[in-house]
Amino acid sequence: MQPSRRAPARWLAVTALVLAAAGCTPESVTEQGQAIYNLYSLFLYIAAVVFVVVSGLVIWSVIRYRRRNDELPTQTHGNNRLELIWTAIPTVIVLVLFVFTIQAQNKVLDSPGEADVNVTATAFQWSWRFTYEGTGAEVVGGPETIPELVVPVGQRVRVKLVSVDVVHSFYVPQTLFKRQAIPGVTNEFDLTFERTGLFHGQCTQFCGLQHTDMVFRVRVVTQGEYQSWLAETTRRGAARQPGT
Ligand SMILES: [Cu+2]
Repeated sequence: MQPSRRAPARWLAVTALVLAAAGCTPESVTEQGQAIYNLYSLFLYIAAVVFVVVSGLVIWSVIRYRRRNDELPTQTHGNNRLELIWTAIPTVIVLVLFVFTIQAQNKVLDSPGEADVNVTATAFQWSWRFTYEGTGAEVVGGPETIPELVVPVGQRVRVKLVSVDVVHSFYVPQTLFKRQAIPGVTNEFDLTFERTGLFHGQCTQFCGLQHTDMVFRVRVVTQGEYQSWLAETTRRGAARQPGT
């Protein structure tokens, strides 16, 4: 009898663990990532309701129909109404999640009109190069330097992601977004950062022995700071060019 009395406590502990783990999902710092965060939350809430209903029914059945004597309980062979209900409910849940997933995906992949900042992010073994289109500004990482992608807050940043050698992956955890850099393919996506700060980035595709060196940072600054950084970086870039 002891274990069954402990069952509710165990279920409660598991529920708390799941909710605590889900609470670790960072809030996104981009407008696009917010759509992903909302979708995660929706999945979590629906899963929590399903969990509570299913485990509640299991616990109720275990207690209500526990063995009391040697007599067999009434045997039921099929119930059309019940079968229809337990087929229809999951189907509706899946359809609802499908529609919300498509909507979130459309929001994340949407690139309306011209972007405010256009950057080509080039992945190579084993670092990153960020080239700012229409300016001479460029940031290159190396064995001793962690490259920083500097972007203005609240502006739409269009990233053209390419690779010069093998498959890499562009991942900034706090954007809740990841995209592969594939040789011969240009992957384009928009990021609109909603707050300033310094965010960690990392290649998440094993791409060779120094794969772990492929870290980078995204520095989100105000519009004014961005303009002065851009002017300074362009000037330094021009100074490095021969004949200028
Ligand atoms: Cu890589």
